[in-house]
Amino acid sequence: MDQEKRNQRSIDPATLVMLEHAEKEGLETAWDRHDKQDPQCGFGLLGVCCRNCNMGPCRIDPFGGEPQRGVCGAGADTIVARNLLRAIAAGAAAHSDHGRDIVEALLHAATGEAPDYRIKDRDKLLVLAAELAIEVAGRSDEEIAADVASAALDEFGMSKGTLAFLNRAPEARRNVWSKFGLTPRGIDREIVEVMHRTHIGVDNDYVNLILHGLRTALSDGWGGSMWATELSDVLFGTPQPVEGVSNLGVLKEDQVNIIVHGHEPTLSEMIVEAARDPELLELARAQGAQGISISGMCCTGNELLMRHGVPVAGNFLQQELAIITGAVEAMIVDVQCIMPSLTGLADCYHTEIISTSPKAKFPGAKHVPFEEKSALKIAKEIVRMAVENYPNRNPDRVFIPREKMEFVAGFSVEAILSALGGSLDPLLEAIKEGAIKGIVGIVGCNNPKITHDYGHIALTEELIKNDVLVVETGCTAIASAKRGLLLPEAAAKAGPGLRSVCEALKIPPVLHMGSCVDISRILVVAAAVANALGVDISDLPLAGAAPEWMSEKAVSIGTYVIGSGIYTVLGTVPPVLGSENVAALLTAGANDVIGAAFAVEGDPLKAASLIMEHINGKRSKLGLP
Ligand code: SF4
Ligand code: MSK
Repeated sequence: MDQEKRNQRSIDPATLVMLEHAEKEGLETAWDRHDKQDPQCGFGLLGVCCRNCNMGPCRIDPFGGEPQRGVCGAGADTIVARNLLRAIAAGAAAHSDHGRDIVEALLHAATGEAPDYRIKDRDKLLVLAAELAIEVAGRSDEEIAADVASAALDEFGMSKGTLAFLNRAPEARRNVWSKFGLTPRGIDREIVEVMHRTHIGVDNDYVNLILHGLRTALSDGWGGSMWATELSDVLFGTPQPVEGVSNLGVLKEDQVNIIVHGHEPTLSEMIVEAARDPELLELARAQGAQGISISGMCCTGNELLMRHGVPVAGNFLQQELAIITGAVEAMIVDVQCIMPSLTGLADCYHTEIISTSPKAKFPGAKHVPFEEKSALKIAKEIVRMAVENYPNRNPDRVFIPREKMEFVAGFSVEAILSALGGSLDPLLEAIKEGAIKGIVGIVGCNNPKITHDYGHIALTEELIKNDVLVVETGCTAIASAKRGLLLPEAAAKAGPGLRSVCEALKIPPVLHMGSCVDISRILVVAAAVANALGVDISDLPLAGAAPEWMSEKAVSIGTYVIGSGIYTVLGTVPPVLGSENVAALLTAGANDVIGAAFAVEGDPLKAASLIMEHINGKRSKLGLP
């Protein structure tokens, strides 16, 4: 492949170096497989393929010819809406099941069944207890934590009432939810109801379907994801600004390299602790290594970098490239965003792929089941496997790109408040005066349909240039880390207003707020700003964007973000264009119901213009300059 074509695959220098190396080694990556899928199925792209029953699969002719109905009589509107709902349900389930695992980890820590975990943030535990009206006087942290965890568990299958964190939203927003029947009931219940409604012959009204999709997604954002974030903070500590290093150059030529990849912090926290074990460090030296180096990938990486400044080796599309460095002794995976291709690539090297979750096994991987009750023991066992694998590394095949970049991360809501001096007032003032024009959350994945990291970086840079404070999570935040945008010095790239605020507060113009479930932190900030100004979230100069999204989780995220009243621009097209009605509802009609809608724009600079237009419109409605 010539360099010009390769340059269309990524803007990240380390990735480009590794893609060339992969090619020389004759190894296939997601980009190659994406090329081989060309042309992708047109029915699938438009969302007009249905296989919800065995009279099908059915498809609708998108050009108005025959067939226009599935065997059961379902038309394009029903089929597209049902498919979208199933994607929302899968995404909400992934976040919320992750959330449930964290809740259970806290419960087991509190009851002594997971003795390696301790409550790290007592203050946050007490804040949550107060929010849930749980008695704290005269009780131990463990007793309080057990009650908080039980209350959280009840929210998954609750039989009456609504989710506790909905009360964080402004009253005006809760009224919108209530008026249109969008107030989520139990988290599991909404997901189950999607599966019921999308079964053949149940809900065939696309508007009714989409409304339930919004309710389901809201149960993720204000339920499952928010619980995951809050209780991870209680258990592992609420992030505070922390320095670290990013990109594949963090891998060490002379150390045992372990990459933790996936989403959950429960095991990876223990891996970090195990890697400090003197006995294992001694074993590493005995094997000829200078030490044990842990780095992260995707959102497990984000969880660790937010709390410990653990280096992050890359984002979603770099996971295969990490193995192709030939320098990774073990890649430890849990759940979500882990490519099935990894084990095949690892077979070409000495790398061990070690799966740990009973929910996610990978043919060809070693499976070491992770159990909280013996968390540290299992973590040490896994680290030992990696260390003992070091002598199998072939130094002649090691190829680590030099590129790496420093970052500052750790901007939880609490950290932002503390940077602001303990109150939101300086931020509100900056927004009112126009030094900060608005706040935009940029989140989501990589997708070979878009030049890797280009969507994230071009949009981020354009917005900060326009005095927009950018908050990020997930693979977007890793892209910005690699680009140097998470450093206070990056304020030099911002417009004069944002630059002055960043310099005064000594913060970067792009704040890393965590992993995908931590988008709930962005909701909390949005709600707090709206409450402080006495308006609805939809009145604020805010926007969301997912320039390179690919996962079903991102579909749920986008849906709960618009459901929360925040205009959202997607960079890759969701499979809804097969129904003009569904597309119109999502991009326009939703404004009349929830005060926000989606836009789709693949060019990040045009997306930035759309966002600026939106922000300026909201500012003038609020009477701001
Ligand atoms: Fe076809 Fe209807 Fe069955 Fe879908 S539910 S596969 S449209 S018959
Ligand atoms: S890891 S969901 S690729 S952001 Fe959260 Fe990245 Fe998307 Fe996975």
